Amino acid sequence: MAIKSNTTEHLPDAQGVIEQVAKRRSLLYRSDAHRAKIIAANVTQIIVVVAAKPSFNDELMARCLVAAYDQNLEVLIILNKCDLLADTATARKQLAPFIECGYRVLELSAKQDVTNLRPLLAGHNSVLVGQSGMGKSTLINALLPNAQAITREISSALDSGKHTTTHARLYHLDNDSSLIDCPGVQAFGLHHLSFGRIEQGFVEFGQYLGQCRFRDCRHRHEPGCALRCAAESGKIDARRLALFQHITATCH
Ligand SMILES: Nc1nc2c(ncn2[C@@H]2O[C@H](COP(=O)(O)OP(=O)(O)OP(=O)(O)O)[C@@H](O)[C@H]2O)c(=O)[nH]1
Ligand SMILES: [Mg+2]
Ligand SMILES: [Zn+2]
Repeated sequence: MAIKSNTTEHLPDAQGVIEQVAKRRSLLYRSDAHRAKIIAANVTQIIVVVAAKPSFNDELMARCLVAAYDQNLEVLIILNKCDLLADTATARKQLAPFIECGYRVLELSAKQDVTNLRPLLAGHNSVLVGQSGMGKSTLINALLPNAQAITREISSALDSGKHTTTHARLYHLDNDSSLIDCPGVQAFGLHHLSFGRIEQGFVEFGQYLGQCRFRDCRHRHEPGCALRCAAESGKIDARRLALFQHITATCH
């Protein structure tokens, strides 16, 4: 297809012309040992959507956050379905280590009120990422009543969503902000990132890096590991270190 630089051009229905190719500022992707899967290009903010039901996987969330760090994206975590009061209390505990190391968490109920979310979207190209059934498309519909994104009830038996959204879709919120709804993710491979890059993506580890006894410390069983020592004395969260160990064991 030809790429044109002039502005408007009238074409028969259902045809389009690429008028301009924007410079790529970020590329959010996940990868396994065999291939990379692009999630979104040119986004400025990643919004990780979690909820109490279905239950969410904190390792998947940690992986998304590392990928976001690598691409220098703003991060917002949404704890959706806060109308489910009892279950939300449990989800909040699971999120505590992430709040402690500085991530912004917004609690809301997409079915009731998304007012507090709107200002956090202004000026951003945001992408909604999360497991199936967390309510990403419901959020889109709450923000844009004409969007008519398809949503589907979760499977309580499987404790999972039904993979309702099958393609990423971009919605314009206004002139300078947009939001991408994505299919639910089950895995978030980080094979494209080095051990060192993953270390940096655990933002609260920063002050301890380079302080282990061994320069090539993997922060597992090595004596004199500054990270393990920090976790044992409660300076960093033990769950976050466990997630790091698991992620680096399976990626590298
Ligand atoms: N109780 C409650 N249910 C919600 C809320 N938001 C979404 N849901 C329900 O959760 C189910 C899944 O919502 P979807 O928006 O389809 O989830 P999704 O994240 O887009 O799922 P995929 O497209 O499969 O990735 C639907 O039955 C929604 O009605 C909420 O705030 N409270
Ligand atoms: Mg959806
Ligand atoms: Zn170490």
